[in-house]
Amino acid sequence: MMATMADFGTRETPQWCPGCGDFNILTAVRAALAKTGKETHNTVVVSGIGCSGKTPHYIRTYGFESLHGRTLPVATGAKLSNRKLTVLAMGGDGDGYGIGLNHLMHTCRRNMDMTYIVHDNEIYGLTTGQASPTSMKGMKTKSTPHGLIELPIHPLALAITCDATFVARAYTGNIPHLTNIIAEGIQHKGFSLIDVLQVCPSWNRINTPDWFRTRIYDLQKEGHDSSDKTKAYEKALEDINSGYEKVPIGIFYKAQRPTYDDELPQLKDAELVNQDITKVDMSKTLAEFE
Ligand SMILES: Cc1ncc(C[n+]2csc(CCOP(=O)(O)OP(=O)(O)O)c2C)c(N)n1
Ligand SMILES: [Mg+2]
Repeated sequence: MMATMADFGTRETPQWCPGCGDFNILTAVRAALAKTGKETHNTVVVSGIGCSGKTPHYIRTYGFESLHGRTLPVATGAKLSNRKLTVLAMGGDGDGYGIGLNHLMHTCRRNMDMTYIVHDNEIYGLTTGQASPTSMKGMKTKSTPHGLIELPIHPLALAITCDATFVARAYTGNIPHLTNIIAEGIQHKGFSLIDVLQVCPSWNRINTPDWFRTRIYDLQKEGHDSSDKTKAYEKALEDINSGYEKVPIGIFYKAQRPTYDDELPQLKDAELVNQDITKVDMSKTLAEFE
């Protein structure tokens, strides 16, 4: 019998602030796992540290709350150990675009077959409101009391230049759209980056539901061709700080190429977890250290 959305729930009560976008991401992930016919025991959800990092506690699959910024390396390890698993990586904008940014670039170019969902609330939530790499220029936060001087990064443009094969953005205020995008990311063979614009009612008083409501538009409704890499890159650079008034959501770019685990010779015959390591001759290697 196929697992339902309720099967992906746990008895834990989420410890997020009332109105936090994390609730909607959690709902959408559970719905997308059910929709794509995933099984609880063949799925693993890995997170970093942050409010978003608590998500694996609330999804009934295997889970791992790792270290700040190390979501993708841990998820990569899980996938390489058992490539039959469906692997979801989840974490904040600080986690993935700040301290862990280099991992994002390398995971894109490797085309690891997994789905990375970034809870992009444009702030450090858990540590109570410092500027993140996606905070808007001029934003006053605990760490930028006179207003943020730097421009934000363009994570989707970065992923496209690093040859990611599925690059998308969604918004926590539209759960059906968010669910569909996550489901498409899960079904995509290769690395999927899904940047989820998320409200943070406690620490981001700029990017509120009203702020998003007037600015968001759906690329797919505009007839965007997600196989056009140049167009996707142009769209990924559209943001308020670059003089645009609207914020695009939807699938920016989609392509097919072999995944890292497809090409890794060590995984050709069997998953690492199913290989008999007692037959591996380590004597020559160990002799080097004698
Ligand atoms: C190595 C390390 N540096 C700093 C911290 C402190 N820290 C915990 S969460 C966090 C930022 C969280 O922001 P984000 O990743 O955007 O997640 P959110 O809480 O907004 O979901 C920081 C700096 C840490 N736990 N580990
Ligand atoms: Mg954040």
